[in-house]
Amino acid sequence: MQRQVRVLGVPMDLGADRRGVDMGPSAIRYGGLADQLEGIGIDCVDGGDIAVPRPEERDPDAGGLKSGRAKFFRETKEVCEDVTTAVDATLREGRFPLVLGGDHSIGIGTMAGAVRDDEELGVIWFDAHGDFNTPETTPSGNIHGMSLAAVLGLGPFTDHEWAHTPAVSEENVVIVGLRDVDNEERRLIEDSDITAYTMSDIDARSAPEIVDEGLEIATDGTDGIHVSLDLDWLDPTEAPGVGTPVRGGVSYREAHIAMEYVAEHHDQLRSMELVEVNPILDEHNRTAELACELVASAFGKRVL
Ligand code: Z70
Ligand code: MN
Ligand code: MN
Ligand code: MN
Repeated sequence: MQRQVRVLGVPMDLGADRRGVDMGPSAIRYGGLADQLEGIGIDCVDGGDIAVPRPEERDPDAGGLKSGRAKFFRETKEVCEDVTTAVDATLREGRFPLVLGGDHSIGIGTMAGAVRDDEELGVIWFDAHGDFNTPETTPSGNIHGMSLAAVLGLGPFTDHEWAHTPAVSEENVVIVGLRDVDNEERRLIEDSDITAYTMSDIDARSAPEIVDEGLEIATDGTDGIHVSLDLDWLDPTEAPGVGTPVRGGVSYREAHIAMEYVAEHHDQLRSMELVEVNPILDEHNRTAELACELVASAFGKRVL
């Protein structure tokens, strides 16, 4: 990983029902992101925010998909294409793209921008949710619950080049921390070749062991990895300010050690995103501050 980072904000909430995650980029910046990074010797520039249309001014069902439901499909496509362009340009400049959401639909754009020609990209997705629905299985129509499936080209997304990223293979995709999965989504995960670790796996084996194994899978035969950190991965007692809090997540210490393990793979780190921070539900911005701390751990902050 380069020691030069560009921060890209994506105040996106078209992919989720609850308003508030559009304020995530501001909350994370206010939470001390630049100070955390500069504190560990990283040169940090801020690329500002990518424009996102307001949902009140758009029709969620304006169309674009042949079957199923994906609300704000057109607008999500436009925003994700801009994210892709910005992430790609950041990498071309020799900087590391750190993307701040926004809801998790932006992962489609980040990953498309993170891939390079003739290269394979591994993915490690820290999340309470699978984000593995398709427009045909989704119970909500919310694209943030479909972004990982979209990148793999599942369901009606196959026909949409902007969503499907062939450089990401199921064999190198790992979800860590699952505890809220829909019935049909579960079947899609089971039928796929991704590796999915539930919270029960973490309870039975330990977070360090699971994360270590997950990173081996994501880096096995790939040219780089994308780290996607949905803050609802953590327990709501530590991270109350998220779009969809779910009890039973990882602890403060488990999250830090996971990010320290990510840092051990710094040579393979290609891109990272922090998503689903919702300052409206937060307590004095502690979730955003925690997100900043976790980034510092992922980028090599050490105690001794
Ligand atoms: C549900 C759906 C989801 C995040 C909620 C929820 C998905 N499976 N993802 N919060 N980050 O609507 O598809
Ligand atoms: Mn998610
Ligand atoms: Mn989630
Ligand atoms: Mn594919």
